[in-house]
Amino acid sequence: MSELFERAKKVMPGGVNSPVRSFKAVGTEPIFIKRADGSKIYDVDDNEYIDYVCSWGPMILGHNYPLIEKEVSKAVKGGLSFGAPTEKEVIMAELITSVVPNIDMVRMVNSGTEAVMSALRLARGFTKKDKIIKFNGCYHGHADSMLVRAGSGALTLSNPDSLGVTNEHAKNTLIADYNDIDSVLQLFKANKNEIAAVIIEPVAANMGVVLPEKDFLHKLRKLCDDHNALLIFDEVITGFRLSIGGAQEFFDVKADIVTFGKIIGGGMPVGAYGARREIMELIAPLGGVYQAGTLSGNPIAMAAGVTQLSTLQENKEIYQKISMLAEKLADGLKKTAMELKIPICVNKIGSLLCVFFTGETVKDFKTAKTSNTELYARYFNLMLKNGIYLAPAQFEAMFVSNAHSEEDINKTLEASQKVLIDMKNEGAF
Ligand code: KE4
Repeated sequence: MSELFERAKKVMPGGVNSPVRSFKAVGTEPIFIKRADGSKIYDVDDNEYIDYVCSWGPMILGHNYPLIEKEVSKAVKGGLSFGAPTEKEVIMAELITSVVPNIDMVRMVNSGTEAVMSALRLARGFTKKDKIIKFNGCYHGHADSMLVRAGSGALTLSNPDSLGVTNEHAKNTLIADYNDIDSVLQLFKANKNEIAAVIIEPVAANMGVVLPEKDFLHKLRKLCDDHNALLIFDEVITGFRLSIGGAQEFFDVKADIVTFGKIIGGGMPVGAYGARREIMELIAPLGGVYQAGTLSGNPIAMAAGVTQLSTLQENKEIYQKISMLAEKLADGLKKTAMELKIPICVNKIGSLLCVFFTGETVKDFKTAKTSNTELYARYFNLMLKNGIYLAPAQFEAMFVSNAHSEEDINKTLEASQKVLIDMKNEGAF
């Protein structure tokens, strides 16, 4: 595989098409995947792994789901792309708006980033205000205005968090702290009538998994109402994963705009954003907020997405099953750490979980950052050697799919116990 990585690095930055895949955060070379099936992935040397990345969330039914494969193969025979309306797009939009609360209309795009970028433009167009509040540790794709970190005068100033992002872009994005409602209130007070929207991952899954504390989301809803700002739920990860209605349904909190990605494409490049009619009617060609995309609503991607979402809609018991499997995994990991007296924090919600190598309770970015990323890297690499493929970075999530079995979970727990004992014997803790 090293030879393949050497070739890749000659013609792609870091040898990858997305940074996290490079395994740079875990200090080793990436594995190259040849194929996947159910809960397993296979590298080009035919090593088998139980997969807890699941393509970063899309593969909730497992890899190579027969019905999706069948529907995609059928769609391919009819042509790959027309750049014109198709019935499948109508079916997809009807499906999403029928199961996701507070969404009357939806627009397909091709990635989560594009969904967020469009939602932010829409929020600014609807409110005629410029500033956006996001949260430390939340990731919303790579649109310029989202690659921003708190500046010195954090209440009114932010700085770019990437080369190439201008101060002009950064200045309209303000940074609050997850689970700290007062940090949001202070920003509203310091930027009176300038905040168009607050964007949040209703469950943060890009600083590892961090759950919203009781009433945090409800308080955020009230703050947005009090200050005439829109609440954007970035449900690229939680959408159709926490429940069929996503985080709005799961937490019973109403968002004004919701962004989607991952699961709605069934593994194909699909994103979307949706809102109530009066907001969405501002989108071109109806209204003055422009947004477009050659491959948006692509018939092959719609075939995969519609099949995945309708399978979830018709088999809602899947949600309980994958949550129970994740529970068994989380409880087993905690039990082992307790028995070995190893400081580990395991956060879990639905079929999402994360192992932090810290003795702290991880409830925001600050506590997430207390995790020992070197220990995580050692754990990751040893688990990989034992046939378990975790996220190749501490500040990511583990995903359980409907293809995972009790046997997979037991194997994972056995491997984790063996690895943690080995690490402890080597004096890692
Ligand atoms: P994409 O543009 O990568 O489809 O979606 C961006 C995005 C937006 N919002 C949330 C909450 C997200 O988690 C993401 C993308 N997630 C990462 C994994 N943490 C994608 C993996 C990668 O970057 O390669």
